[in-house]
Amino acid sequence: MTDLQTRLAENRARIGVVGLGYVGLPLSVEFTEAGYSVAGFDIDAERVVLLEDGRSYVDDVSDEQLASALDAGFTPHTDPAVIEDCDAYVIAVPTGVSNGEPEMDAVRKATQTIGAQAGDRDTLVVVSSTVYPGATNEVVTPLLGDHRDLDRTQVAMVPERLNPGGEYQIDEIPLIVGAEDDVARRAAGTLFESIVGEIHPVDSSTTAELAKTLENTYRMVNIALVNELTAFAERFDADVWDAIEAASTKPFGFQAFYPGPGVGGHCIPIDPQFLTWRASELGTELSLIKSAQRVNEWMPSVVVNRIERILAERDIDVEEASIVTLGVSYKPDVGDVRHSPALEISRKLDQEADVIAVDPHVETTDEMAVAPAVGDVPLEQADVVALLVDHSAFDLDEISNRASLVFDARNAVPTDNRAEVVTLGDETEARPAGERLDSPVNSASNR
Ligand code: SAJ
Repeated sequence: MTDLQTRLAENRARIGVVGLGYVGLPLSVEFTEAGYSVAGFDIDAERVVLLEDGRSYVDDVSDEQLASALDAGFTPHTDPAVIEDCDAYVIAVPTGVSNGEPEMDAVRKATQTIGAQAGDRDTLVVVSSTVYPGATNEVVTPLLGDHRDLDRTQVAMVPERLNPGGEYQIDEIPLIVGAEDDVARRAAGTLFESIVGEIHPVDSSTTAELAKTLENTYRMVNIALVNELTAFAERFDADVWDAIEAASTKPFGFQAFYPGPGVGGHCIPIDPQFLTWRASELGTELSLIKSAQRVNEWMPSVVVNRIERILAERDIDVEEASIVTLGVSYKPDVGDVRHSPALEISRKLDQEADVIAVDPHVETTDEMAVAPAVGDVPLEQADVVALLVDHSAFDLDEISNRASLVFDARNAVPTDNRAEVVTLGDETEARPAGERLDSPVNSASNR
């Protein structure tokens, strides 16, 4: 057993986490709780000040958890020397896509920082940022080779698997551990086994990267399926929500996804683009994924169109309308507004109507003010109240007793109270053909 493996197995290793965001901070806290000495490097001075102050900015880490990690020696810092000479490093910096191309700058910089700070002895470097399949072997390892002896460097890929706003805790979610050789796979496995109940080793970092992008692409494509069906069901005069519920009674072979205002967050709209980009790099095209992406990107305009049409059917001109939108974050019970379809809808409506947005989890956004509670806004005077995100904090009975007209994009609002409720997908009013919205996939293929 190498000295590195021993130090990891005996929780005597020193861990350097690069990037203290919604992935790196929970990992730092968990590694500290597992008994490792953990140092965290982040370029964002404001964040480090908050952390040193014991104030967490990540939903999955409470101030209490952070305080006990700090007491146990967790050291967040903006000086890269804080991660000098660690036994193991975890890269947890943000990635993304711009103009269809993966953004790898932060990963490159993190790798160079590790290359500069790591000592001469055996060292483990783990990529946990979500990257395109092949990135660890093609970008990270060669860059490390520019700084140090690769024979003394174990490189692995362990994709993050958090559950924002969900019931699963980090230690309940198995982790995939990919590496090109047993030594690296074992070292990374030992480190992550200290914080999760189960690890699943695979024979390469590329397999781990593909598994990660597949997990999120699977969700994105299936959400697009039910979103597109929603527009179709309207013509078919069938209720998508009832159909999904009925299909869910099958004990195998079907997993329910639900229509909605679109897909947001930093993962589901983004990660599939790592695959489509990679495919184009390799001279082919993943058209199914691209079509699904177009359908989901279309949904905010479907919802805006529905709301405008509901008002028009009641002779209310959207430009004179007062609209209350419920929910600004990208999904229930989180405060994250990245790529939020609900925010996009509120913003679009706000260009014409008088819009008040309400969200108990979002203080404010760059685009518009946000009221923290429905109690603060005049639902009774609103021409329509649109439920875009079904936060648990929303009292849907109160809402549907105070409002006169509700547009429900999440099929969550009771229909037996005062309000008339129109749910996405179950409108049955006959419409002239010209007004019918058509899936962008059809219009794209008819082009
Ligand atoms: N959504 C629907 N219908 C559904 C499910 C979701 O419209 O049936 C929408 C949500 O409202 C939201 C978006 O999709 O706008 C994404 O929400 P999500 O809950 O599907 O995903 P995230 O981004 O919060 O978290 C995902 C998770 N990935 C998987 O479950 C495979 C999480 O485990 C990952 O850690 C995270 O991506 C990530 O960081 O990759």
